[in-house]
Amino acid sequence: MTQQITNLAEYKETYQRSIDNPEAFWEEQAESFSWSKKWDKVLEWDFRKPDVKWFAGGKLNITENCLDRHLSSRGDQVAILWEPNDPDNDVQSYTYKELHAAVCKMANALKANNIKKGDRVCFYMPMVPELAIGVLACARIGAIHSVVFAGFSASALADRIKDASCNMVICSDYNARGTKNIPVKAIVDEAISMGCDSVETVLVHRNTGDDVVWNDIDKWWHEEIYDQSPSCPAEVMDSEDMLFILYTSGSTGKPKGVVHSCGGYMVYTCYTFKNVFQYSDGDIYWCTADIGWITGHSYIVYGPLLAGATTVMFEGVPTYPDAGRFWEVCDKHKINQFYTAPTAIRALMARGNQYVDKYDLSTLKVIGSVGEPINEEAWNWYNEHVGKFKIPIVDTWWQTETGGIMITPLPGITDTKPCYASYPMPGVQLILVDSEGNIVEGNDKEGLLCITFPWPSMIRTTYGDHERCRQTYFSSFDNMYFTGDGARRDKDGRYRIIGRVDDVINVSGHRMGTAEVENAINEHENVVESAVVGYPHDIKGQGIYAYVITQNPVSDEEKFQKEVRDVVTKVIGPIAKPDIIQITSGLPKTRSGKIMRRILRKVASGDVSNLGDTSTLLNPEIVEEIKNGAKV
Ligand code: 7RM
Repeated sequence: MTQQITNLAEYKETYQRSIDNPEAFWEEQAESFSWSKKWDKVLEWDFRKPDVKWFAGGKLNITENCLDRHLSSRGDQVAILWEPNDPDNDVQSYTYKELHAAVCKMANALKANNIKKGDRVCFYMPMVPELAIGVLACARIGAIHSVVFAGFSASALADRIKDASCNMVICSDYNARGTKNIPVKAIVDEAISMGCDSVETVLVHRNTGDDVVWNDIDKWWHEEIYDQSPSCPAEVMDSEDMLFILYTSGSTGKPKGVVHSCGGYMVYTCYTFKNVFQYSDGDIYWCTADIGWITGHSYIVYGPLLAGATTVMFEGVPTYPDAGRFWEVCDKHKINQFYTAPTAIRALMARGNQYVDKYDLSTLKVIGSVGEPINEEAWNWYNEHVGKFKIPIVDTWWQTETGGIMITPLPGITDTKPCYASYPMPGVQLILVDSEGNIVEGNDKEGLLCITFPWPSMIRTTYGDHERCRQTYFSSFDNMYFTGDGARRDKDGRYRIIGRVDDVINVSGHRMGTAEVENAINEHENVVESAVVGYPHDIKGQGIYAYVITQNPVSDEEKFQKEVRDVVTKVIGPIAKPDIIQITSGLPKTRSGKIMRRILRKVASGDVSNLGDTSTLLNPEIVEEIKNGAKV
C-alpha cells in the first residue's frame, strides 16, 4: 500500500528522499496501484511549454483502483455514507460492493446513451450519492466529467457547458438545502436554452420528486439504469488521458477549465489523503466540501475511495436545522477525521459555543481546514471547542490547479502553529521569489510562492486553450509554476499563506476573479464602468466591494443596489453578489488607463490614512470623492 509516514524522523527522511530522487520516490508510491500496463517512464517534463507526463505509457483505470481493487478485502465495508439535509430522513450507505455495482450500472447507462471515451459530461447536482456515482461512471468508461457547483447561475452553467462542448448534462430535479428547495432542473433548462447545442441528453436524477417541466432531450436517471448490468469493463486509459475538467476563476473575466489526468492524480490524491489525515482502517472520514469544488473531487471522492476509506457525504448546510449540525453529525456517525473551511468555522463560532459544546466529539482524531487563510481567532476556537486542545489541526494549502494538498502539517508528526499551513508534502519543492523573479533565500522572509519541480497531480492544461495555461502559471517566472499566492517562511521554515497577489478574491473559500464580477455588474443598463476589490470580512474572509460609475444619476440608491446584486446573481450566482456598492463619478486611473486598485483596496478596508503617491494618476481629484463616499 501507499506509504504512510508515522513520525517526524520518517517525514524528514521521506521528504529528503523525494527531493533527491523524485522519480524513484513516486515510482515507489505508484507501484501499489493496479495498472494494466506499467509505465515506460516515470516523468517527462518541460515547464516552459508546459508539458508534463507522469507514468508515461502506463495504462490504468482509476475506478478499478477506487472500487474493484477493494472488493475482495473490503467489499462489505461502507464506502459512502450519506447524511441527508433533513436530519429526520434516512441515512444512505453504499458498501464497496454496492458502489461498484451502482457505478457499473450507470456506466452502462451512459454507454447506452452514446457517451464514449473522451466525451464531456457536465454535472449540475446537489450533494447526493448519485453525484459521486455519476462521476465515477464517467471515469469507468473514459468520459471526462466537468462538475459545476450547483450554486452557479444558468448563464455561468451555460458558459461552462459550451466551453467544454459537453455531450450530456446530468442534474437532479431539485436541491434540498436547509429550508430551500432549489429548482436545479429548471436552471439546467434555462442554460440549455442559451445555445448549448452540443448537449444531446439531459439525464435527471429524481431527488425530491417535485414536478419538473419535461423536454425532448430529457431522460430519467432511474429509467436509464433500470435494466443495466451491474458489471462494466473498465476502459483502459493512458496515464495522461484526461480524467476531468474543473472550472476555476483567475484574474481574467472568463473562468478556465483546469484539466487533470488519470495516473498522477490517482497516485497523489491517495498518497496525500492517507498521510494528511492519517487514515487507518475502520475510520469514518468526513469532508464537508461540495463536489463542485476541487476539495470534493480529491478528498470526498477520489482520495478516500482510492485509500479504501469510508467517506461521508453531506447534503445540507452547517446551520440547518441549527448551528450545531456539523457537530451533531460528527457525534452521530462517530467521525474520526473532519475537514472543513475557515468560513464555516467562523460562521459557527459566531453563533455561540452552546451549539458545539453539547455534542460528544471524542472520536475525532484529526481536524482540517482548507480554502482560505484561517485567522488565529478561528484556529483557536476550532482547537478549543472542536479539538478540545487534544487533537491536531491540519491547515492545508492547495489549489484547483495542484489537484491535491501541497503544504500542511502532518497530524501528530509535525508541529502546528495558528495561521501556518506549515510544511511541504514529500515531493513538493517550494520557492519564494520577489517580483523580479529573484530567489528569496533564507528564513523569516516573504515572497511570491512558486513550485520548481512537477508533482503528479498538477494541472496539465486549461481546456481548449493551452497557451492560457502557459501564460497564467508558467510565464511569470522562468521554469517555475506560479501559484498566485504570497507567502511568508518563518524562522523555522514553516509556510504561512498570506493570500492572492493577483486580481482574484476569495469569498467564503470561493475563488472569484474581480474581472468576472465587474463584467456581471456592467450588464446593468445604468452601469458604465465598475471596479471590484476584496475587503476583510469577519465571516467570509473577504467581502466584495464594488465601485460603480453610472450613466444617469441614481435617485433610489437602495433599488439600484438591489438591481446590481440581482444582475450579478443572474450572471454568476449568489456567491458573487457585492456586499458593498459605492457609486462614484470616476475611478483612479494611471496614465496608461489601468485602474489603481491599491487605492480602492485601502478605502474598502476602511484605511484612508496613507494612500501612497497619487500624483501620477490621470485624475488625482477622484481620490477625495472616493474617500468621502466610502461606505465603511
Ligand atoms: C483547495 C482550494 C485556491 C486558493 C489558493 C489560496 C487559497 C486555499 C488555503 C488558502 C491560505 C490555506 N482550491 N487557499 N487553501 N490560503 N491557507 N490553507 O481551495 O482553487 O479553490 O483555491 O485558495 O489563495 O491559491 S481553490
